[in-house]
Amino acid sequence: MRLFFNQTSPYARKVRVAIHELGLNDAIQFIEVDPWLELHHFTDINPLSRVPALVLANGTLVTESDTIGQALHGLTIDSRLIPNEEPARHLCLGRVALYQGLIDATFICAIEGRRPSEMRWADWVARQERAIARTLSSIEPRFDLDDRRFDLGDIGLACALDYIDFRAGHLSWRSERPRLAGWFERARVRSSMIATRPC
Ligand SMILES: N[C@@H](CCC(=O)N[C@@H](CS)C(=O)NCC(=O)O)C(=O)O
Repeated sequence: MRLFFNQTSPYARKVRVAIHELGLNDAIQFIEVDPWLELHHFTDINPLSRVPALVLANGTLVTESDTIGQALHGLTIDSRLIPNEEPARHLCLGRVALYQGLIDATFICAIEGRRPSEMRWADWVARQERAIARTLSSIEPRFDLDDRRFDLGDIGLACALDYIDFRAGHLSWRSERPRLAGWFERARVRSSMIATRPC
């Protein structure tokens, strides 16, 4: 199998962390690409020119980080990434989607920041920042932050929080969310998170 990724993509990082957590590093060839360049050697494989992109052993292309997560889950016999039973399965997938939204909102802010200043849309960025703040505040009291588990949802949350620190550090989210901050301090030092830090 081949995984096309880049170092700073939070979406690719979720997949890299999941691979590490499953102990599948040796089964996968990691190929670093810059998706923004739209180079033929990558677009011939993924016409969307987006990372992450996983090519399975039979040549099938799988795109979208959470779809790749489900494909990785399908390769294993255990339920570390996604519980097999309901309602745990739906609860996990619900968290996966919510945290993907956190990454999306932060990514939008980062992309806006790359535009020439006269083309930036400040209200759009402010809307994303409000969505990030509300979502983090909703996690603090409601969500089950269980240290014995590090499933696809937890991987998404850890990658989202690290991405917020990386690209939107001014949001200073920790002070009003001590539970979440404590959980993240433990999650961010897992070997899978350390091995995949943007460099
Ligand atoms: N929803 C996708 C998002 C993937 C994505 O936007 N990746 C970015 C890098 S962080 C990319 O490759 N962008 C290039 C482009 O959209 O042209 C996922 O979850 O995998």
